[in-house]
This record gives sequence, structure tokens and C-alpha cells, in this order.
Amino acid sequence: MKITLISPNDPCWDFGTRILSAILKKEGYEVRLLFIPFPAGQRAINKKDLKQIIFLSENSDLIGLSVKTNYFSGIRVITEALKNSLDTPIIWGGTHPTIRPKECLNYADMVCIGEGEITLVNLLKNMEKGLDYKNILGLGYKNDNEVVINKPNLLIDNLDSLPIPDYMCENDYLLENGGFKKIDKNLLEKDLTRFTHTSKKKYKTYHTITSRGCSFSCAYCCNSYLNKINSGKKIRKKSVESIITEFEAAKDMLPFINCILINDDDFFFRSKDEISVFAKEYKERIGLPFWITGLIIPKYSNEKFSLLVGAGLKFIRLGIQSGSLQTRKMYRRYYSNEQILKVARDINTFKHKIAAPSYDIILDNPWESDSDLTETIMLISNLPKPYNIETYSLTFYPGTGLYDKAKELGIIKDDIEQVYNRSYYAISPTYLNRLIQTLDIFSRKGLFIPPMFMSILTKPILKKLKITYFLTHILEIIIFGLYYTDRFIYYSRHFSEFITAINRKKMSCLWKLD
Ligand code: B12
Ligand code: SF4
Repeated sequence: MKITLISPNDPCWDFGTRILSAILKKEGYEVRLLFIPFPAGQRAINKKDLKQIIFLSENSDLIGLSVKTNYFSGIRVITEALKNSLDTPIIWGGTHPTIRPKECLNYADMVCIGEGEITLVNLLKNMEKGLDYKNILGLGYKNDNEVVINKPNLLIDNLDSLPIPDYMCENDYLLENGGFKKIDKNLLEKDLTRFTHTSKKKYKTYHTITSRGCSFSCAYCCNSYLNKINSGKKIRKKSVESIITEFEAAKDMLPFINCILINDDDFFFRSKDEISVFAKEYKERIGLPFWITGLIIPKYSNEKFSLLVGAGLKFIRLGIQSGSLQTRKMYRRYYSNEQILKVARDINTFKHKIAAPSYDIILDNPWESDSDLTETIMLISNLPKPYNIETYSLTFYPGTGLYDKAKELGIIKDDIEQVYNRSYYAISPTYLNRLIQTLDIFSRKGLFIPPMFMSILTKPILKKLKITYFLTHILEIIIFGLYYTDRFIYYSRHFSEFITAINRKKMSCLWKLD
């Protein structure tokens, strides 16, 4: 049987699709992968591209599409085009169908709820044998006009049982400007260079994830929903040996890689002993610089961090989210500013060995007051230098506590426009948001604004004096002069988000309470 899997992600970081492909190939199925990287919240896909997608999906026995909320609209357009031209059954899987299966069944014939490995193989086996597949766990489908959602499948407890993600480039295609290109190792090599956390060196990064789930349940994150449907089973991890074996295989498959990026939600969940074994094995058997993008403040340990730096850790990203205790409580992130500063100071002691750490901040929270934002600004300006700040515009993903709250209060009236099609990069250009972005721009340039100066800039009196208008424009010039030039390469990749961000400048605030 032949299966086409369509991913709206970049070829270098769709772990779900890569692992499904490996599983299906192991079971003897023929797999074709189509990567159609969508900029978040945008749906630009033209007729020529759609024709090629149809052409490349022809003669498949099943077409599977991976759907995150931000890609719902684009995937819907592709699905409708496929349905208009082919009779092939279509299944959607991923976070969005897991959370909103009924909605997805308006477009797809079937949906996969939760992890796809077992469900997809069971489905294909039954289809192959002509057996009824309607009782398969984790499957949702339409029975005439009735929607049937089966119970979710059991989670894969032993992640070591999974095969190495499929990077064989046997039958993979990437949609770029000008149409689909067959992915070979050369194209993949270029692609792996695109996403680096430092512009100074062109890292060819192998992206991966060594665990599934998170021990936290933040109010804006889908893990809060997944933790519920997975009956409290929060986190599963690969053994150290299995991780190192994967990295060795990655080096064999992709001999050009010179860096590894671990995308786990919560890597520091591992015990000190485990991290110590990992560090030793990694240094001896892999020896490449590596990055970790999931460190949660309460899980920080200087001993673990030191072991990882010794093994080659070069970059770390942490979520602070807000400097306001009240906002963090709302997010269910329970730690104090003192804890954040302590972790930041500890990390700073490694500054000669690692790149500047990156701190995530969430903006555009409709329940945050100016004084909450001021606390964030003051916290950032007190962080030990150097650092980078990544700002995101709060997006209310379905299934999360904050989505429910925003819906109840009438903040979200139109899910498609206000959630699905919304770019999480489009920060509203308010004065205080600008100040935060300015701190980031300055820090990226190695310049740091003293807290005293920020404390003056955030004084409410400045607003009353109407000086904010003037300051905003000065900051705008700085932003365009430093920020956008500095991030030109990044934004050329996310061009439509950049345009959205500029357009948003015309709006005063994205989320307004009625
Ligand atoms: C690693 C990660 C990333 C990585 C890699 C993204 C990727 N393409 O997978 C990076 C850092 C790039 C990333 C970016 C983003 N991410 Co992210 N990310 C994750 C994280 C932590 C793990 C995802 C993962 O790889 N899991 C392991 C793999 C094996 O699982 P999986 O991808 O879900 O796939 C399994 C099933 O879903 C299913 N499945 C998936 N597709 C299909 C298709 C078919 C046909 C079938 C049958 C089954 C199936 O089977 C797979 C194997 O079991 C999740 C958190 C989470 N709990 O999932 C967030 C998460 C998926 N990300 C999320 C978001 C929003 C984003 C961003 C859009 C925005 C942001 N601010 O982070 C960007 C998008 C950038 C981009 N262009 O893709 C949200 C999605 C919310 C939603 N409702 O859609 C999540 C859930 C976190 C959250 N905020 O709540 N992310
Ligand atoms: S710590 Fe990160 S991954 Fe875990 S629930 Fe919170 S936001 Fe989600």
C-alpha cells in the first residue's frame, strides 16, 4: 500500500511525520512525504501548488495530513482540493484533530486522536485486509452523518521501541517558491542550516525530541489538554542509550550535521544521574555542540547544567513568560522573580562557554495591566547580560484554560480569524510592548539599557504627558534600524508574518475586553 503524508512544517522539524514515515516503512508500506511549510496563520497556497499536491498524491491508498491549529485553514484548502480530484480516503492527525476531532471531520474522512503510530498502522492493516476499521482506538470518522469518536489509543510507554526518524530522502518533496523539489541530501543540508539560534555560525542542525509530554500544565499550552486526555500520564522519555543511538544514526544518515537541537518541553525533568550518563556518552560518542530549547525555571539545577555544558551544550532557551507574579499564576507558572533571576545568574556564570540564553516572553495578554507589563520590563532589564528575548503574542489555542476563559468573556468571537489564522509573531505595537522589544534589540546588539532608565520610561506620567507618541516613534526607528536589519534573514523566511506584524501597527491592541 502507498501512503502520502503531508506536513505543513519544514522538513527539518516535523518529528511526528518523520516517525510515522519510519514506522510505516518498517511495516512494509510505501511512503511519500510532502513538506509544505506554512507561515503561521497564513493560507497562501496557489492553484499551481494545489495541482502539484494532487499530482504527487495520486495513486495513494491513504493521504494523511498533519494539523496544528495555525495550519488548519491551509490544510483545509489542500484537503478540499484533494477531495475534489481524488477518491483517496483522507485522515488528519496532530494536535488540532486531537483537540477538535468533530470540527476536523467536516473536511477529513477520518481523524487520528493523539499519537498516530499504532492507530495508523492498525488502520492500514485493516484497510489492506478489507476489514472493518471502525473500532480502531484513536480513530474518529463519519458514519453516514453521524460523527463517531473512538477512545484514544494507549500511549507508547516505551519510546525506545520507536524506530529512528526517517531522513532517508527516498520519496520526499518540499514546496518552495516555484514549486515542489525532490528532497535530496543536498537540499536537506541547506534546509538544516536555515534554523540556527545564532546568526554568527551556519550550523547544520539535526532537530529532535527525546521525550513526549510535559510535567507542567500551563494554562495557554496544549499539554494541559493532552495531560487530561492521557489520564494524567504526563511525560515519557527515551533512555540515554536510545538517544545516543539516534544521534549516531543521524550522523550516519546526515554526515554534514554539526549541531544537535533537543526540542523537549522539559529536558531537565531527567535526574542528575541520568544527565551525568548522557553527558559522558554524548561527549564520547557524538561530540557535537548541542542546544536545548525547553528549560522550565523550577527544574533548573546548576549541577545538571554544568554537566551539560561540559558535554557541549552551547545554547539554552527558557520560558519566563511574564515578570508579573499575578500573570504567571494565571498561566499556572509558579515561580518568583527571584527564582528567575537566580537561574539567570547561575546560567550567566557559563557565559564564556555558551551563547547568550534566550528567554521567552508572552505579550498581548488582555488581562495584563500596564503595571504587570512594567514588572516584565523591569525583570528583563535586571537580567544578567548577555541575553536574548523572544516575544510571542498570546494565542488562545483550543483546549486550553485560557481559550475557555477568553471565549466565556467574549474576547474570542471568531475562532478562525482570531485564533486559527492569527500569527503568534504579530505583537501589537503598544508602547510597553515596544519597550520590551527594544530591550531585546539592544541586547542582540550587545547594548543593555540600565534598569533605572527603563524605570523612567515606564512611568505612567510619561503617558499622560503624551510623550509616549514621540518615544514610540523613536523606538520604531531603532526597531527598523537595528531589529529588522538584524533579523532580515529570519524575516525573509517568515515574510508574511512580518507583513502581518507591520499591518498590526495600525491597530492599537489585538485583544480588547468589551
Ligand atoms: C517540538 C515542538 C515544536 C518544534 C517542532 C514543531 C513540529 N513541527 O513538530 C518547533 C520549535 C519548531 C515548534 C514550533 C511551533 N510550535 Co510547537 N511544539 C513542539 C512540541 C513541544 C512537541 C511536538 C512533537 O514533536 N511531539 C512529538 C511528536 C512525535 O508528536 P506530534 O508532532 O504531535 O505527532 C504525533 C501525533 O500528533 C500524531 N500525528 C501528527 N501528525 C499526524 C498526521 C497523521 C496523518 C496521523 C495519522 C497522525 C499524526 O502522530 C504523531 C506521532 O505520534 C509540542 C508540544 C506537544 N505536546 O505536542 C508543541 C506544539 C505542537 N507546538 C505548538 C505551536 C503552536 C507551535 C508554533 C505554531 C508556535 C509556537 N509559538 O510555538 C510553532 C510552529 C512552527 C512551525 N513552523 O512548525 C502547539 C500546537 C498548538 C495547536 N493547537 O496546534 C503545541 C501543542 C504546544 C502548545 N503551545 O500548546 N514546535
Ligand atoms: S512548561 Fe512549556 S511545554 Fe510544559 S505545559 Fe508549560 S508551556 Fe507547555
